[in-house]
Amino acid sequence: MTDLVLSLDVTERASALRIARACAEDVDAIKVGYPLVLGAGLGIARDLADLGIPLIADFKVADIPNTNTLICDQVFAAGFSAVIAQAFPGPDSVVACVESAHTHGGECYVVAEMSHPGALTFFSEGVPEAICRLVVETGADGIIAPATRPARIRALRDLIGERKILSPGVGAQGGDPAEVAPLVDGMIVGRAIYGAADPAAAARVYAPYRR
Ligand code: O7M
Repeated sequence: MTDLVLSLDVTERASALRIARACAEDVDAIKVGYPLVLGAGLGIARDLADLGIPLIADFKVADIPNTNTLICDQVFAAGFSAVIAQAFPGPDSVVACVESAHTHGGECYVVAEMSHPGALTFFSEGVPEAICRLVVETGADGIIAPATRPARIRALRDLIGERKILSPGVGAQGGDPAEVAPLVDGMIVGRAIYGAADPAAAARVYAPYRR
């Protein structure tokens, strides 16, 4: 039904490689963000990419267009196959990420609504819907939408057509995989897998939901 994206939010290279190798058969992609890159260096991306698992760069890129281009070009040169951007800097900034991604044969996802309770302070009152319209206008490949609020995933799905939805919040944040998996293209799971005593076994818990 959906891809399983491991959010590899550990901070040490050895742990990251151990967990990634253990889970390689049981996940469809790995999301790497600031915790791991700041802890282990950007070279971790090449090490992980060499395992043959697609890598998603979760840097929530949010700057002026020129800086976004510089960031995304580095992301793809480092071995990532997708990048995640924020929408609030505006369409030209998102277009910069999309163009860099597509130039490198990669994808760009845009955060439409976040999964934690405080997200509703600003991701409310039509903002996620406006972001979905921006995603369509800019040619981005999909959105990030919250597994903690499946009704919101359904509402946003109607606005983005064939574009993909990657959804964090399953596991540690309380999202239910049985409910979320049929609604999305990728479930993002972090602590419930990398924090387990046996990460591979924890990843296999999600096997019934994978396509
Ligand atoms: O399963 P967890 O809660 O341990 O990890 C979830 C991961 O998804 C973690 O890396 C978060 O930073 C990220 N995330 C959210 O949890 N909520 C969001 O709304 C958005 C993200 C995310 O990945 O944004 C791109």
